[in-house]
Amino acid sequence: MYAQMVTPEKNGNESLPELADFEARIDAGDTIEARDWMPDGYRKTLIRQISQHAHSEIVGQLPEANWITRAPTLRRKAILLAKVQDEAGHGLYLYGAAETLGVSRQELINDLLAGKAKYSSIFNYPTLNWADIGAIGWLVDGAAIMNQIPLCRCSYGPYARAMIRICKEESFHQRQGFEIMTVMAQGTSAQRSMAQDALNRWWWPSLMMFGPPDSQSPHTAQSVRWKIKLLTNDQIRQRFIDQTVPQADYLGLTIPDPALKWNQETGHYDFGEIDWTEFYNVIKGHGPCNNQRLRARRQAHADGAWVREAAMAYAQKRLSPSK
Ligand code: FAQ
Repeated sequence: MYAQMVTPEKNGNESLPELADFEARIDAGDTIEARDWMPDGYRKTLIRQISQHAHSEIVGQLPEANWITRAPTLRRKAILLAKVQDEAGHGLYLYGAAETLGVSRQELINDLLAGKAKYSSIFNYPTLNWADIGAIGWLVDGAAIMNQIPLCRCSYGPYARAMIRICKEESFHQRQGFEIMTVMAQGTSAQRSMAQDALNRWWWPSLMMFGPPDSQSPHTAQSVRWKIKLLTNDQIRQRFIDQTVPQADYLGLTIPDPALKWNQETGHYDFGEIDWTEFYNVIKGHGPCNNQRLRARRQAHADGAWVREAAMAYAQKRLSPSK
């Protein structure tokens, strides 16, 4: 089997007798909890993935927040506000899940603000008009759910449990985006063109969200072995394409990929070459909005200093009420 071809990474405690027991628990589908013994490599991989995921939720607020003040109606504004607020909540559950592994939230946030930590490539693209808000909900939240539903069954309990609630909320997010796209696709010809233009710009970056092809993904094999990932990057990408193409057809929009074609034999859509040079440029910090996103996070962190100080002073006062 695919998983058995993997040689476990050696990161420190992997030669201890506990390893065999741990591997047996993973194979049996047990859930690993924070206080259970785990190999250092497993802990390290979880901290990496969960913290990158948390940062993505936090930075992911920025492209949509750009449109809260310009939403076309009060109803749209209320929905968008609720969605962006949900993303902040997702970030917080995920930082909480990462903290169970022995890192502090402060360390993780410092790494993000220092530009050392990764977050999803997709949030380095600009939101140029209202149709982009529809496209983000439909495609970006759609891609996020496709990736996250399997994670509800991942081997690490605190991450799996966080994912269950997050997926429920992401499902609402995907629906609101699809509804915006439906209204625009059935609207005036100018609105239809805006919807098509947004699909043209968000399609390929959405496919990149699933990560590099399996053949170039350094972490997938081990993560699948440990059930930190239940499916590979290519498997989830294919699922997303197969489910999204009929939705585009329903909207009467055209996916910007001339090579996209139903393959009767495989039962999947074939699709064109993804521009991996663009992907690697974006994750190295050279996407259209990387600098802007980090600047915004640093500013927000500095502006929030007084809130953190007040919360710490209040907590201190509660611990020693006589002073
Ligand atoms: N962007 O070996 P792999 C959302 C990095 S949440 C940036 O394949 P892995 C909600 C990867 O980290 C979206 N970097 O890595 C929302 C690694 O770098 P490292 C986030 C990427 O971890 C919606 C290197 O490339 N979701 O959207 C990307 O096994 C709307 C090699 O890659 C999650 O984080 C990328 N796209 O697989 C919010 C889900 N892809 O650490 C607001 C959980 C790869 O060696 C609005 N994460 N890299 O320096 C995962 O499932 C996995 O971490 C993958 C990557 C699949 C993302």
